[in-house]
Amino acid sequence: VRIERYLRQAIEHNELTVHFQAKVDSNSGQLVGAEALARWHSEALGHVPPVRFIPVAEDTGLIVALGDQILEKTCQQLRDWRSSGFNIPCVSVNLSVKQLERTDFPAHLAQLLHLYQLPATALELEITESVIMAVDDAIETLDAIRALGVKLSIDDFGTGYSSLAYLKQLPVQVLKIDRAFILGIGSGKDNEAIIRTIISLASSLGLSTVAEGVEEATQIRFLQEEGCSTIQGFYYGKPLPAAAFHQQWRSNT
Ligand code: G
Ligand code: G
Ligand code: MN
Ligand code: NA
Repeated sequence: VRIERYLRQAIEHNELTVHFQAKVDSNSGQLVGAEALARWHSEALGHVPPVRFIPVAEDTGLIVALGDQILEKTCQQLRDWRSSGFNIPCVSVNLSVKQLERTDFPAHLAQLLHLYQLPATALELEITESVIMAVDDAIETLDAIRALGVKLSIDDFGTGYSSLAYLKQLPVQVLKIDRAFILGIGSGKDNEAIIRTIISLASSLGLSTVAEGVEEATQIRFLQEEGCSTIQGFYYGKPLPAAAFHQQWRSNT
């Protein structure tokens, strides 16, 4: 209840910020994109991690306003970066059930792209399988988003259960392999088998793969050999404020 009240105020006063975590090509080490992640420093509560405030936002409906703010701040930042010559190819934003339930969401997205003069290819939306399953007409809305040219990825892939037939119908381009499987590289043959299966599934459906939570060089070698195209994780960098992210990556696109 306390968090809810402060979170509502923080959203009203536009106090949330966005951090960016690099996504890197597994072969070249070049920056290929970033994930935008919501951050909240509350004067009263101090730093509140997303694992605490995102569920509260989901339960109270505040996630719609919060998600809109994060999406708009990301677009603003992308415009500023592009006009300063920092052309990061694509930044992804996480999408919640309540955002995807809005049938006017694709129109809202189109407005933002127009307002900030961004090509649709500069944005990607991350959706979990559970979000897709929870929304009636999810496929129609996803098709409309895709029709704009905005990319779609499935986050935490492997932890939910999409049947192959269902996955094939979804207009997604990217599978993000859940961190739990990456953690098991080198220790559990099962995790390695699951990663191989996801990469091969992605490849046969014409999708690319992003490995999440990569922290070690041995994990990168395994992922490279298995054909995972993109790496995200502390190995290349933690989520950073925009200025620090730009400082670290500006000479690497
Ligand atoms: O940054 P961190 O690893 O602490 O994020 C924890 C969780 O919060 C992740 O699952 C991430 O997807 C979620 N999250 C972070 N920012 C946002 C956001 O802007 N919108 C939504 N819906 N989820 C977010
Ligand atoms: O669910 P989602 O994939 O959106 O969650 C992203 C979360 O994972 C962020 O909170 C981010 O801080 C965290 N994260 C990103 N890379 C790593 C990593 O290499 N190790 C760990 N432990 N967490 C990570
Ligand atoms: Mn994510
Ligand atoms: Na994830």
